[in-house]
Amino acid sequence: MDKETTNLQHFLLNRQKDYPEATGEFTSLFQDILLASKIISREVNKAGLVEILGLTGKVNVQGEEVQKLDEFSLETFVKVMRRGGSLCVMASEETDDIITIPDKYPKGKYVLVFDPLDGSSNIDANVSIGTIFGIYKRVTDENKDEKCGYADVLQPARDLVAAGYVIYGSSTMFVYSTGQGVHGFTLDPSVGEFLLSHEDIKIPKKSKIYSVNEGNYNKWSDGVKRYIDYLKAEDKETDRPYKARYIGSLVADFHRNLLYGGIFMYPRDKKSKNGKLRLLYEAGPLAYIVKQAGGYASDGKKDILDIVPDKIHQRVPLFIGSEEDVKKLEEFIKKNGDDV
Ligand code: P6P
Repeated sequence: MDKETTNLQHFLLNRQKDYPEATGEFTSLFQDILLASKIISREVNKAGLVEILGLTGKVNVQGEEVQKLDEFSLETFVKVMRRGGSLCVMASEETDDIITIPDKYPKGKYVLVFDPLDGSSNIDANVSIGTIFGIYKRVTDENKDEKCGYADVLQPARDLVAAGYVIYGSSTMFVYSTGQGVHGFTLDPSVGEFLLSHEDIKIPKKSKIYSVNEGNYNKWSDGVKRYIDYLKAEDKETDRPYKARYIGSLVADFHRNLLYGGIFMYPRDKKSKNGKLRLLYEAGPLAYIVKQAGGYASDGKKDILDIVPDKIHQRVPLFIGSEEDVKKLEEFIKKNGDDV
């Protein structure tokens, strides 16, 4: 399609036949996500100039210090998304409990899970940060007076009907999938539109890049240690050693690996028994996207897509990216064990 004049709405409508979910309600839900993303992008891009950097002095449910932009991003998403009439419940990294839709707003058949601003501790250093989101269909039945709530939020990522992320970097990009491939749109601030820039993104099956915080090496299982040692060993036949690339901002690391190939890892360790990253609104949506791009995501033993969350803030070890690399990691864990 003609990139310079194709925005997301055109793209969705033009491929309506491919998008069983692209009902008007679904397209309007996406428009609301785009609007929230543009507002956050505006604030992120001027953060250095106005008093919006720094900490609020609060600590969130994760025990993390809340940045002013974290709070702004959460409020923006909630205000924009709750009035659209497409959602019946939301869940976010920044809120203890699920977010219900006030009675004064119409409710719809979709569920939104999101991390409004991941990597926000990097904001003050002008490092790329991002929003991650996933969309489910509600599973409770309003015709049977079933209340929309936890049952609709705690679904495995395989049941997502859409997922995406926004990366606020040298440019602001919106990357998403509704199960028909992965597509990227870049914000043209001069017209305020996200225009098609990356149609049908595919991740290389095997890569030369690994992303992990090696400061945690001594806390990992033997399986993970042996795998990292393997990647660093010299072997021309298997194109090793790999390059180490780690930004410390999940969306930025994931996005680079999606385009160039790579494996991103946040293993469990002696301190964090289930790793650091959250299943519902980080690992799950990214696992859905990487699968659509031909990649794979695992907790070290099984597909992230098949893990049913039992808590909204449940953490999970995450190995995600080029399929052959993630499968090789699983082999090392199987052979060397993963009991930390
Ligand atoms: P570490 C940012 O705080 C974040 O949640 C992700 O964006 C990032 O991948 C990870 O934590 C970095 O964690 O322990 O390496 O600093």
